[in-house]
Amino acid sequence: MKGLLVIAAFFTAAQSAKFFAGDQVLRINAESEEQIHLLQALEKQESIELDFWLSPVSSDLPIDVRVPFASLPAVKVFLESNNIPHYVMIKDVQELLEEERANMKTSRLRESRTKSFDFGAYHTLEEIYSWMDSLVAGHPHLVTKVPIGYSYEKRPMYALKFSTGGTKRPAIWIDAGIHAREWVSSATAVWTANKIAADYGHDASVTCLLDSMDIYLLIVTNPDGYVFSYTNNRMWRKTRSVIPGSACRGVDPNRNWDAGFGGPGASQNPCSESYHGPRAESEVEVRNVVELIKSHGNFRSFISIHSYSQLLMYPYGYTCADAVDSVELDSVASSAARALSSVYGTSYRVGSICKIIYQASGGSIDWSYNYGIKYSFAFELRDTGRYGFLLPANQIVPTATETWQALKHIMEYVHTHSF
Ligand code: BPX
Ligand code: ZN
Repeated sequence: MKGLLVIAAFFTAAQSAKFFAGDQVLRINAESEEQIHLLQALEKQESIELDFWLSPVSSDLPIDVRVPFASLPAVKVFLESNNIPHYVMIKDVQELLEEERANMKTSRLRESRTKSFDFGAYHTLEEIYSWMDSLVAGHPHLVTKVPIGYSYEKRPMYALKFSTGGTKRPAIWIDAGIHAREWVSSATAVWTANKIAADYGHDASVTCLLDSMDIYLLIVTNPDGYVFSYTNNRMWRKTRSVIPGSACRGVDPNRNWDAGFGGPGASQNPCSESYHGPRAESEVEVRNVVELIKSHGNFRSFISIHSYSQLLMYPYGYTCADAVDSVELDSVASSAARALSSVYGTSYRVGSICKIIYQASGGSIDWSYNYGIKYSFAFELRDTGRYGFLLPANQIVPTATETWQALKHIMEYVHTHSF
């Protein structure tokens, strides 16, 4: 009996979490295109499992890579023998994950004691979904839950709709959490949903906007991935779909849209973190959003929220050619970034996806822009790499607070250009 229990405990532990003990995140500052090529070759080889948080693209940009403990000596020798400058950004990934867990547990206890929701904490999908119900219950004339379909693993997906009436009013779309491990994105969306509801009738800008437009907010765009990043692998990015003929699972949902699909900056390898999928819109999570946008027919703005790097971007990603509206989009984004900075001085870079990070095809805002939604933007929230995807929970509220100023700027601009 005791033996059985031990075996059972072992299996739950083995199933429940991937360990990152001793893994480090290195920041690499390549100094030449030659070094970039060496690092790209390192990224492609499959014998060492490396997790590039920021891929090698040009010597102007930092490269962040999580290196499993066992591979650290080899990788460090590689970097040193090629004279590639680098330093340790996170010295033990597992330590950070355990802190994150402990913080979630503490805030959960406080929440149940005070019967409140802690916006400065990360939450499970279940907690987010039940909080959404309480927001709707608290603002029945403003907020509704719009079911947009089911994920691959049959979890429901709900957009929050903020509306004061009318039918198919001009609308603004905001999605968060399309990449599972980018937790601060969904946490910011939760705070933002609460802010919109709280400000209506109190803040002139929100009130005026909602008197003639609607806002749709999808807090968790990749629910299967989000759950998996909580229960099994904190570093999961993709969806969880099964790929016929491959042992690897999941498609990068931000390479799966029908915009330059399959082009540069997406991988055809199902084991890659940027695998584009078997065909455009193969992922049901992407199809659900596309169908809602098409059937609604009156979206004027489409905003996707990611982390990290502190960027505010506009199309295109699949080409470095300028979008027709790039001058206007650049000026809107620049003002929005200035508004964001005015809160705590956080600095954002602004530009087209292709020009400020890398060429990436099949992205959501390229699709929305080509579909005719001019004001298409993507955020990369905090930080610039100190913690990367593992942004400490005490930065959620500051991140959301500053981001709100940028969102408000964009929404006000869209509002004045929609009638
Ligand atoms: C964001 C929007 C459209 C096209 C690309 C991006 C960059 C995003 C991505 O590769 O899909 C980067 C990220 O959010 O996944 C995070 N990251 O690499 O740090
Ligand atoms: Zn992302």
